[in-house]
Amino acid sequence: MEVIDLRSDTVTMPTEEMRAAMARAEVGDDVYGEDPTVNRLQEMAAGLMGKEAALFIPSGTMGNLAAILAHCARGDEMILGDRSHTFLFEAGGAAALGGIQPHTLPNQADGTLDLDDIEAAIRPDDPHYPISRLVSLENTHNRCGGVVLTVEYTRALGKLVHQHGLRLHLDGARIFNAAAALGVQAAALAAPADSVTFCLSKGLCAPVGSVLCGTKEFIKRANRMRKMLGGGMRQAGIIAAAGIVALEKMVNRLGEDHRRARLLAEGLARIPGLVIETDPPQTNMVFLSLEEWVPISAKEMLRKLETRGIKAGRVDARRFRLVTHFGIDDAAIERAVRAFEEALEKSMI
Ligand code: TLP
Repeated sequence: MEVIDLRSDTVTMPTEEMRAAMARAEVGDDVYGEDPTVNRLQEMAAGLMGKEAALFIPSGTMGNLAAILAHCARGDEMILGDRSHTFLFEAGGAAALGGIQPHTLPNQADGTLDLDDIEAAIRPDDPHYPISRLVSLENTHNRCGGVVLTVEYTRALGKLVHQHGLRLHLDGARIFNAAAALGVQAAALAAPADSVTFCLSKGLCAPVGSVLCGTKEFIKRANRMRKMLGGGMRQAGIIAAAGIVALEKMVNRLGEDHRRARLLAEGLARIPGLVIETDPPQTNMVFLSLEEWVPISAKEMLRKLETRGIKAGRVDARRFRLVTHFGIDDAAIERAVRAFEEALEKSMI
């Protein structure tokens, strides 16, 4: 039985074209700045984000951390959402390794941070307080349902942040999904931010890698942070080559994943006992929960789905996340809906 893996778009496999590009990639020592393929990927990435420079980084987590370390000093404060990936799922790196204090604000249901909340959170110049240095935003916002933050909102936030002398970092792990959903250029979403990270190894199918973009001067500092974190890679052109194919070939197809997420949500919404949370889904994520009267837990449900060849993500005791990607076609969506239906029917008997 073919397994349908809806746990994340990180499970995507490199395409044949990527493998071929990797095999013939021209390489050099990237710590010396001499890998032509990495340099080409970095130039492409900077161009797409509308920034001066870029740095190839092993993961989104390291990209965000290198950015935070390049923006902040020990004891500084970073304002971010309480449902942001950086706060929830990056192992507390900024606090543990950078001595940077996270100041969380409630993420609104639409993934934004309330501008009044931000203004109130920025500390006055007083020795009692840490220095407010950075605001970090996420687009698309994963835990808020894969929702999209608009260019208008990002501009208003950038204006506020800069008026107060702070900097804005954008965790744009899925910025191309946001751009596709809004019908805008990714650079328009990145423009208000001083730095932006995006991932090649999620919906874009590259095996490894993220890119951090910003000014030349910022990227120089971030490069030192990447080295400090052990992320300086040598003949990294082998993996950067797949990243180039990802940018050339995979960005324009993300709308298909969004269409399938809507298809999946529509199918699941017809099943009694399931509630779709962000309906219709805005990008490639479907969050759903079990109604109170459903007699099984999310864990048991996952086991039942697994016996039917479906892998889904569990958010908590009653909730799931399903993510569409290049490995998921229309038939897979139908099979997933049927598996949920059967698993629920069986648990009612
Ligand atoms: N997200 C993963 C898990 O860690 C939850 C996923 O399956 O969605 N920013 C955002 C918004 C992310 O969603 C992720 C990964 C990252 C950063 C970190 O990227 P990696 O996994 O490359 O370190």
